[in-house]
Amino acid sequence: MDAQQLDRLFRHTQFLTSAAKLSQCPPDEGREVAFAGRSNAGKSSAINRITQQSKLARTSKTPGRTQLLNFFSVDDHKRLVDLPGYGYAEVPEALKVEWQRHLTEYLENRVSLVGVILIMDVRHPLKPFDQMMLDWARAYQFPLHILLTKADKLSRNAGQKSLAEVKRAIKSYSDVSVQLFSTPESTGLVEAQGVLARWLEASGDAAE
Ligand SMILES: Nc1nc2c(ncn2[C@@H]2O[C@H](COP(=O)(O)OP(=O)(O)O)[C@@H](O)[C@H]2O)c(=O)[nH]1
Ligand SMILES: [Mg+2]
Repeated sequence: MDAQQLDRLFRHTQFLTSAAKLSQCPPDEGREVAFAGRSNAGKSSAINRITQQSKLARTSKTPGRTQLLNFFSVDDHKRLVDLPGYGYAEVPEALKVEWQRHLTEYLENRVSLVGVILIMDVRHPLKPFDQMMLDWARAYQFPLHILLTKADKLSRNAGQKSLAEVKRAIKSYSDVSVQLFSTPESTGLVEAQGVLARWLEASGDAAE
């Protein structure tokens, strides 16, 4: 798919619903891709850029607000999911544990989940949460694609260095890939949309 076709695929994405737990999620059919990452990493911004809709997923300068799974429909059979941010210091420990339980329940059981986009700040990659997601990807067997976002905040050299570091770290994982991304500069936009399109497009396999 070229850039125009990719834009067309995501352009009509709409907010669908929010869920606090698995039982409130929309019917588990079709295909969906979830966006995960630490609070303030840039999940909502990435969803907005990928769908070319500046206000679809709320972005916030106050980290940790999103405590729900937010579902967006790309079309009747394809969804994007903005997962609750993780790692906000002011969230009480009991809530964090509760949140982690809901997230693993979702990742482990959701049949329509075809892949996870993991958002990391290019300046601070591979924090404990990110490592946990890598381990879950291996345990629950879902493909993972990493966006090293805020690439505009680093020089080209520093960005490449961070990319190389993450590539080294994921070498032993199958089905894990990584790229640079920037919301304001649209760095890596077509590459990211391409991964999503590949995951979301029906290909006549067992998930259909
Ligand atoms: N410079 C820059 N800022 C970004 C980028 N992506 C997100 N941000 C900023 O980072 C903050 C958190 O973004 P948000 O999407 O709300 O993060 P979330 O908590 O992961 O959903 C906001 O102030 C965004 O404007 C990026 O690629 N470049
Ligand atoms: Mg958000």
